[in-house]
Amino acid sequence: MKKIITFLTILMLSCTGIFAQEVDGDIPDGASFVFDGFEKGNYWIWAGFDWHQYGDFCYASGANISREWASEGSHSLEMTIDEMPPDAKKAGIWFYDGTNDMSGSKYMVMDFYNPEDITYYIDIAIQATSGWNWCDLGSFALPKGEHYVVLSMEKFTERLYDVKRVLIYNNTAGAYPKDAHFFVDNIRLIK
Ligand SMILES: [Ca+2]
Repeated sequence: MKKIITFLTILMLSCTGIFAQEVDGDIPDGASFVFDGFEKGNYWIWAGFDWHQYGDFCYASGANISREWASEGSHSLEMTIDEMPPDAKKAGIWFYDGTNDMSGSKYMVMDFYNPEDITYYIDIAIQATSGWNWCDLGSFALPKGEHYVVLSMEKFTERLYDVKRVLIYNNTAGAYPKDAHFFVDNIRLIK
């Protein structure tokens, strides 16, 4: 439980920052490895009803493998969002838990598809080592359409041998269309 509370405290602090990261920038040279292309099963879950006790930000409603869109292979991860009240401040969290050695990775690159007529504001983080240390990889605006984002991991080099969680946080307030959703695919590491 302490782990979750610490995580949420850091998460809320991290979301007061500006969305400085640009999408669709240059992809750095280097060997590229697919971390998750969603072709071999679904290892992602969403922060559900049991997270509401920690605050008003858990409107994620599903993490589904989808064939509706893909940038790699034929499947992606569809992240769905419940209808939100007009005064809701935050939208949802989706995450992958597993022990992974990402040593030597310099960048994480993710492809996104936003089919909605709204701009999502996304934060990507990993948690690493037995202390579940928070590593904020970056925040960015995701407009409608297909985009990708390049996230530097170099600030966290010493922690990458033991990554426990990869997290996508949609920090978008305001009105949503009912059953809003967006997609991610081809999460890859560049060494
Ligand atoms: Ca795929």
